[in-house]
Amino acid sequence: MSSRGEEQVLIGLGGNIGAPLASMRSALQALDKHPLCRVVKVSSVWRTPPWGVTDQPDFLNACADIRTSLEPRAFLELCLVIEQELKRVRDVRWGPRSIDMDILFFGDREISEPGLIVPHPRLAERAFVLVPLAQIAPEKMHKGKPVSELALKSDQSGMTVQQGPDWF
Ligand code: A4P
Ligand code: MG
Repeated sequence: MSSRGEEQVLIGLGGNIGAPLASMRSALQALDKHPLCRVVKVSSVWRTPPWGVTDQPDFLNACADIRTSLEPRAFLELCLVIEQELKRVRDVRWGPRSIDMDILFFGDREISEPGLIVPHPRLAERAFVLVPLAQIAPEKMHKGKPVSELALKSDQSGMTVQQGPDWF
C-alpha cells in the first residue's frame, strides 16, 4: 500500500489495428481486476486521424480515470504487461499499434526518470488526448491551464465520437 493512499491516475488509451475498442475494453478490465486499481470513469471513444506518422489507419482514442494505491513505476509496469498480453506489436515509433496505454497524470506528481515521464510530455499538443480527457477531468490543471481550455484550443479536425461513454 502506498503511504499516500489512493491517487487519481488519468490514462490515455489508443489503438488503430485489430479491434481497438475491444482491446481498450480488455485493458480497462485488466486494470479494474487488479486489487489495488479501480476504474471510476471513462470518456467517449473518439475516432481520430493519425498524429505523427499520418500514413496509417485512423485511431480510436479514449481516456480513463483510475484510482490506485500502486506507486507510479508499478502502475506503469502493470500497463506494459497488459499491453503485452493484448499482443501489442512494438515496431515503428508513432506507428500502428493494437493498444497503447499512456499515463497522462499521476495525482499531481511530476516524474522524470528513465522510462517514465509524467505528466505525459506530448499531452498538450494532442487533441486525441485532450478532448477525451476534458470529458472526464475538465478542471485538471496542466501548466497553469485547465484541460478543458487546452482541449478547446486544440486542433480537433477530423475527430468524431465513435461510441458514447457507456462502452465500459
Ligand atoms: N513512458 C515514459 N513515460 C510514459 C508515460 N507517461 N506513460 C515509456 C506511458 N509510458 C511512458 O512507449 C515507450 C515507453 O515510454 C514505455 O515503455 C514507457 O517506459 P511505447 O508506447 O512503447 O512507445 P510509443 O508509443 O511508440 O512512443 P510514444 O512516443 O510513447 O508514442 P505515443 O506518444 O504514445 O504516440 N495518433 C492518434 N490519432 N492517436 C494515438 O493514440 N498514438 C501515437 C503514439 C501516435 N499517433 C497517434 C496515437
Ligand atoms: Mg506510448
